[in-house]
Amino acid sequence: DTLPTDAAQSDRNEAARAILIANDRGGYTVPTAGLYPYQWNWDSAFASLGFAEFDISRAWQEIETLFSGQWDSGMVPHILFHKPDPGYFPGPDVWGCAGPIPSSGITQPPVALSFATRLLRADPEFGKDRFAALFSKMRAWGEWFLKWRRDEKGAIFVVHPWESGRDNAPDWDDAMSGIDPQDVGFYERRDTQHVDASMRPTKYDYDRYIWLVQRAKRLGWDDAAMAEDNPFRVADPTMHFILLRGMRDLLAAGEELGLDTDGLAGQIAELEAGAESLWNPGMGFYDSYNCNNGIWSNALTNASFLCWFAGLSSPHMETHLQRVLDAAPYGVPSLAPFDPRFDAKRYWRGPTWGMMNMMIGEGATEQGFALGEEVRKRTREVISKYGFVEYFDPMTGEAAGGKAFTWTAAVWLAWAG
Ligand code: 2M8
Repeated sequence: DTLPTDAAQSDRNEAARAILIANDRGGYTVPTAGLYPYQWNWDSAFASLGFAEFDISRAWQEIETLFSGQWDSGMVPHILFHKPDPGYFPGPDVWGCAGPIPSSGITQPPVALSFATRLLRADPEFGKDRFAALFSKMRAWGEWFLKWRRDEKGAIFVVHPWESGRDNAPDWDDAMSGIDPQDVGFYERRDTQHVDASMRPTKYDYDRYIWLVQRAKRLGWDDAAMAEDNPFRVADPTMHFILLRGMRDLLAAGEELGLDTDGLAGQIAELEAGAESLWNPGMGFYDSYNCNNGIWSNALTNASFLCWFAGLSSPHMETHLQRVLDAAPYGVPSLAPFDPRFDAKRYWRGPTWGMMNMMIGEGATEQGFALGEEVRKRTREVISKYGFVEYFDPMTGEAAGGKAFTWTAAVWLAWAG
């Protein structure tokens, strides 16, 4: 009875479209006005799926604009600073990068590879030239990951918590504790001026986020220099599984269109083999680990469940998903509620995120697990009740973080609603 009636459903669809349109800054979409005033990498990929439901041309433009910020190395930045905005910290000056447009110097999960393929499938005639034009750029990004973000065991790692997109997840705690940020200097946070500080990362986290940016800036954002004695290298299921899925989608679509897929199948096989090193045998689930000392996070997170999105069958993970859904009524929490580090409202240490639920739910359904549909229903319910907000308390469903949020609206249109 909490599910929408037909009239309520069409109102919600309309409201979701209105959010995408309101967050459109002309060729790219901001995640939400105020808190995040720039183009974010994976947020844009989700935005494109939302636009694809009513404006396929605008959907492609979102991804094309994202790739206009690609560096010569192949890296696609996690933020593109198209127009300066003092409402966000750290801005372009703090990053000090020199790409084709002002940007951050780290990347984000390459879900755009998969979603470009989805846009192609939505309208092959309209999409085929656009996809072909992006294809070598998408491959270059994939190859950049394999060259600069792959550890000795074949797992994809991140060099900053922001790179993973799960900013304050427990996955980074061990590596973060090895950083002494005392020389970080004075800086003023902006995020806590937009939303309640209890829902955001702590000062302890921010000092280390900024310290890592300052280190890389000192090294001129040079991949080789940054790789030397890097204090923060954490093998990350978010990055690994999303990249693996992206490469599979590139191969399938590239073959259909007769594009140059040379080497892709081998890269996919390497990523499949590398995925095994993310299996934590002690805990019996996919996990992250600190590449510098091998210490596991022992954290059952929403990223652990992206294995299915990556095309791995992983039936063991189904039991874990049932356990977390039994403990949290409103969708897949970013950390299992029975973990002592769980914090229901603090960002990536507990809350449920619609966009993660979508990748988990769709992946589970593709692998034939009934729980995939359960995840979709719960996501639909929580959005219906509490709106298109950034994330939700997984125990009560309460709205948290920013309002009128692009990816939540997009996920409603493309999957949950
Ligand atoms: C959050 O991250 C940014 C830094 O990139 C921030 O807190 O300032 C994360 O939720 C990230 O995954 C997301 O892409 C971004 C914009 O929605 O916000």
